[in-house]
Amino acid sequence: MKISKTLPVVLSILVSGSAMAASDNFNRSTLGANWTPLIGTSGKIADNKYTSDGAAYTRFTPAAADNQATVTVALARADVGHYGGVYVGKASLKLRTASSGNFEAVCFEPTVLSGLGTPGKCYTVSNQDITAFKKARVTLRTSGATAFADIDTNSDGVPEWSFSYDFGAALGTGVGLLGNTNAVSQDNLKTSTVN
Ligand SMILES: [Ca+2]
Ligand SMILES: [Ca+2]
Repeated sequence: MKISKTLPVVLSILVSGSAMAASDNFNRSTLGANWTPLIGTSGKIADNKYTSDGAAYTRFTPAAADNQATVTVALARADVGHYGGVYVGKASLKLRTASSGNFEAVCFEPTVLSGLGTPGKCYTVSNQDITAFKKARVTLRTSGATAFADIDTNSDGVPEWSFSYDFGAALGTGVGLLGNTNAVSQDNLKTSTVN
């Protein structure tokens, strides 16, 4: 009987501990006060999704203490040589387009201004790490110096690919979106604090 009485208390503490969890569906016309340019000022909303007209990193200020972000990254049209993605702390996850017009690389890279010296790592179609895709639900999480990424390309909640990369220095928290083309959009962002 004691357990059944104390468990709800424990659960409520755990829930309050993740109070920084936040989300955004971008179903409006402007980004608003929760979004702050980190690099570039072209981050915007179009067609009820996040996108940018040029190179832009835009911080989601309610998620300053969060270390996990999940977001849908999609191509609005065939595209070559651009990217879009998400960052958590000093780790960014970029989906890069290539010759097929689809996403052909999933890359861990240090976030702009991170000061990290690592070049990062890409998982590519040409190396047969992945297959080309147009849309994915991606999750990026940091834990210490390591970033973990899950890529779900068919919206069934099960990642087709999971990758991790050790950046060699603490990555920290804080979430934002990034990209350099309006051919790529991000939507339905969810952030949280996880162990
Ligand atoms: Ca939306
Ligand atoms: Ca899947």
